[in-house]
Amino acid sequence: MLTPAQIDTYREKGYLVIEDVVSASSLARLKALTEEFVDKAAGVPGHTDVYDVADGHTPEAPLVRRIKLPHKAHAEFRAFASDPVLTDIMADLLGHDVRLHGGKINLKPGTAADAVEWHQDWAFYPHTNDDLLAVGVMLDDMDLENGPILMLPGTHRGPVYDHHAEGKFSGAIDLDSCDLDFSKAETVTGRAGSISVHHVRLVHGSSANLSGKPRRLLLWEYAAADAWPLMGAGDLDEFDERMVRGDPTLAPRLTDVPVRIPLPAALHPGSIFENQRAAAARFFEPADSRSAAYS
Ligand SMILES: O=C(O)CCC(=O)C(=O)O
Repeated sequence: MLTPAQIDTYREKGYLVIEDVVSASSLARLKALTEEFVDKAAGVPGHTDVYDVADGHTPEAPLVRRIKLPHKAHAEFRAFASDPVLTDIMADLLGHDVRLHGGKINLKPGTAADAVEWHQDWAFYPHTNDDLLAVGVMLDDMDLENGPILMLPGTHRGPVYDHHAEGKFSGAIDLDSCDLDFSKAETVTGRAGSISVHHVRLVHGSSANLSGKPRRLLLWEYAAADAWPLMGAGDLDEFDERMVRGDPTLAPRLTDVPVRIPLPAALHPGSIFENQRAAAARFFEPADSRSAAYS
């Protein structure tokens, strides 16, 4: 449960960091499961429905950049998404009824192309209202060296920025047309087991992790049950099975929110890392030779 001061901080800045939320035993299990998935990437030739792989990945020397949709990949991940240790906090910010929108584990295996360019999650999945947020569960300590998330406070109350390049969705804010002052970004750090919570419209990004230390971040995206995806809810049973708290509804709440539709679809589909390969310019400069294809 959050204090009134924490709720005020979230409303004011658009994000929050809460230390030591996940118990040592849950954390150990989440890390072990993650490692099992990484081990199973040996022999995988390239991107799949489960893995996004980094530049330089080979079946013999796997470089997993992301485990996609962990809640679909393993029942224990799905159970953790509904753990009250997280959903009670969600209830304080989103209301009684909460649905899991999606999830991923970003592993940043140590290539320059692991940077995540500035973006708003809202540009990827606009809804009928913006009561959505993402929770970042730190599976490792996140510090200044290993590619921590950077948040631009207050931007959750601003416009939705142009995330297109050459007429297609690119998943990265167009640096030329935006008026953002990135020097105001704040760095999120914390011990493993801590969480970050950021509003769906907040501008955020992160540089590559070239530190040699792991930086595995499990991200769950949660929505108020009455926030319906403008790009379609898909199969209703599957949609409702993602409820993590309270009850589903067939009555979307419509509010006055700025929206841009993420179409035409990205030139490079599959993950934000792939989408952003088409970005017109990069803020987080590639810094090693393997990044040549991305510069
Ligand atoms: O892993 C990170 O540092 C940022 C992740 C993120 O913003 C995303 O995957 O949408």
